[in-house]
Amino acid sequence: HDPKFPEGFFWGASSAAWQVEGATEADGRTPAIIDLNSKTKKPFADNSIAADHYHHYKEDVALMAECGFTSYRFSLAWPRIIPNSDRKVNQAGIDFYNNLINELLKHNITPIVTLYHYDMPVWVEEKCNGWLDRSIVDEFEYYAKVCFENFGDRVKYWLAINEQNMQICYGHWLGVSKGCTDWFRQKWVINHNMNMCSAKAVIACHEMVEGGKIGPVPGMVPIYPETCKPMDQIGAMNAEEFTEKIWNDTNAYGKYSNFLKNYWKNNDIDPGIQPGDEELMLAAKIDYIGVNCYRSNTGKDAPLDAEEQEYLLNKDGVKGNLKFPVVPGQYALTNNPYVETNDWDWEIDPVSLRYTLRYLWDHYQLPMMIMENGFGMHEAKDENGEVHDPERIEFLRENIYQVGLAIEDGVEVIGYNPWSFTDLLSTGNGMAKRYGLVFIDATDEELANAKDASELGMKRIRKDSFYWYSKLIKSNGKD
Ligand code: BGP
Repeated sequence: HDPKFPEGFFWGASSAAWQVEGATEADGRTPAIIDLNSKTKKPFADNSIAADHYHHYKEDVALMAECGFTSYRFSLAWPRIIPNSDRKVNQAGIDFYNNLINELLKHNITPIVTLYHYDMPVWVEEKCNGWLDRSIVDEFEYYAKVCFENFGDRVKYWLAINEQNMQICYGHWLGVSKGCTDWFRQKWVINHNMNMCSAKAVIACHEMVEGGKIGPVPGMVPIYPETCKPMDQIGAMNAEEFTEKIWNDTNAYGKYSNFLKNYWKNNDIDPGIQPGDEELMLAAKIDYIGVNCYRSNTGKDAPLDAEEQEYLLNKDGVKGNLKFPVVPGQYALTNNPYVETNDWDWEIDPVSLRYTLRYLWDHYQLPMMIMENGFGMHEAKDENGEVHDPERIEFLRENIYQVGLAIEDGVEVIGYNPWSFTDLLSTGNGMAKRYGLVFIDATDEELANAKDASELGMKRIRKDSFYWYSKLIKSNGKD
């Protein structure tokens, strides 16, 4: 059957500045930490051109309108807006986002804006020792206020920090661990600093943006127990606590759970909570939850004497190269024989999206909007210059169906923004792992070797999924 989506349900797509904009040196933008990663560290791809959305935003928004979008979720690049430690606001950066927002509104597309999606300015990293020094809170609050002041008259849906849980769990890979000598303990200081940044942003949003709504964007990977062995259930619960629940509880309740406080005590961890912080967290009431969900994981018991294994993501798209983590005394992740996987060993499990929505609703009763969901794959044009992506259509169809079922279950879901509109750089795989409804005609190699985007043309080609999604939107979710 065809589940019904509510009137006014948002249909759109999602992106992040450093992955889509390019133009990293244009109009006064200074380097972000992630740019440096992209130049020096494999497997990051060069992001100086990316999808060149900075120069193609009008064309991109016109394509969104053609597709029938009613929403678009994107992020602001902090180093475009405040490029230097003198905190002077860069008018050219403000102009770019004003133009983008106005272009979206002209086409009746509601902008949904993330304040922070991994592109900390290098000057902030140097000044605040990454996220480690408490002074980051002041810098972030200032930045957030500049954004609310400049865009809050037109942007009503805001998101604070993208996938804070993933940044704390696996962020040393993204460069979040800068300044840390003891990641195991200091990541909780970073986490608390991020929470203070979010709390300040939530409060400022409510003060400065009339009708403004703001929330977190957890990266949700629900954990199924591998078996019905009682200890596998505990293993799965532990995995869920340590990768997701700790953050969801903090965001929704405005305080740290007993589970987390106990963990800190048992492990001699001081997260750096200062007087007044807990009151501030409690006062920062989120309005909704942005949900990123691509897949599920499966958890099991890991006894204390199990051999520890770091989570090694598959960064080359050759099946079988991922290594699941083992955390002795807590949990291990493992294969799920009941689901297929993609080339990066990500579980293809649309039911996990319904599970996630049900789970979050049952725990927190907050409206939700899907901010990321999608299918990454190796793609190229065929001999006719077309791009056929039946796997993506299948993935989106099944996932949207599961969202519909969750709505029928009684969950309040207000929109669906899959990752991504045009192809853009995957976090660790550049253009080798594409997600778009629209193809960007450039490979990683071409992007790395070109002097600038004009050399490449950066042609946009509608994939089959674009036409399919467009039809679905126009019938409000009917396939
Ligand atoms: C999310 C991030 C995005 C995006 C996506 C896909 O965790 O918020 O920035 O990259 O994952 O991941 P990947 O690019 O590694 O396939």
